[in-house]
Amino acid sequence: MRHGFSGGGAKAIAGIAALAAFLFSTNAWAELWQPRNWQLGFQEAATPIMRQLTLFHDFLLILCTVVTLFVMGLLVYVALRFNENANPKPSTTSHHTLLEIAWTVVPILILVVIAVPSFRLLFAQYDFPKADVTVKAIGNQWYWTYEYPDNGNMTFDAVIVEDEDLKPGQPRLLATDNDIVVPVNKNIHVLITATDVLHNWTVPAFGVKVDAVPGRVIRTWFRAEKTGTFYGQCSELCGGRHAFMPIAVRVVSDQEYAKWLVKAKMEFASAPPADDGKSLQSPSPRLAQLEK
Ligand SMILES: [Cu+2]
Repeated sequence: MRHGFSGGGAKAIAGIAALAAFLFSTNAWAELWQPRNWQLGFQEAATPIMRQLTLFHDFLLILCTVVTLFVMGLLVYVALRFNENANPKPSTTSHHTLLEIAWTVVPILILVVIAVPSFRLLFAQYDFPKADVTVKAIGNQWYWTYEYPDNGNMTFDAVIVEDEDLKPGQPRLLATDNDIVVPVNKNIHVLITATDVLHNWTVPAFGVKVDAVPGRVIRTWFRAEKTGTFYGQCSELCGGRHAFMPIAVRVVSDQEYAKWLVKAKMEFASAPPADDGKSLQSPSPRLAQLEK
């Protein structure tokens, strides 16, 4: 009997370990950077900035938890120790110098401890390293237009792949007909703007989330350290098909990038400029149906 029990226990532990390894493994999801079932927390970081953001978030979560538990503990203690039954004759003390200094200084110290890494992160985000590749992302209702100003002024649209057109491996609501392609371990500057309303260019694994504002160009940067296809979505309510203008960034090796450039230049370099009246037309069959 004992043998059977320990065997079952070992099996259960092995099962839990396998499940944990599956849920937390990076390899299972290495090539597809997107939200996954039962995910808790952020997507795995693919840039130094997102790694810092994740660490800062985890640090704040621990700090908040400790402060919350401490305050809750005090409240429970006061409620039990000093209620009318337990403490019928209350003290008339109203001041305690040391305590008052402590409850002023300790929160200040906590804020300083938060401010230092917070500002360091903020400066890192706005400290632009020299660009290796610059991409311009232009938000339209409801798709993105991308330009590569350094590479023959290529322009192309990235429109969502409709459910019925999905190829194997393409995630629903995230895949686009044209992905942005960038080299791995290179500094990519992204210039972000919009033609019609506010949009937002967001790729969670890069730690990048920037508003696309008509008439303005806002700049951000990322340095992807891993290859694969990274998915994001427009993150500013922008209209009827806000949920259907995803962002797909393919990070590839230098050789693959050079190969893609040759092909893409032939396809996109001579394309007409973005303002060809497309924003007034339906970019997808589904929208055409909706508009009928
Ligand atoms: Cu949008």
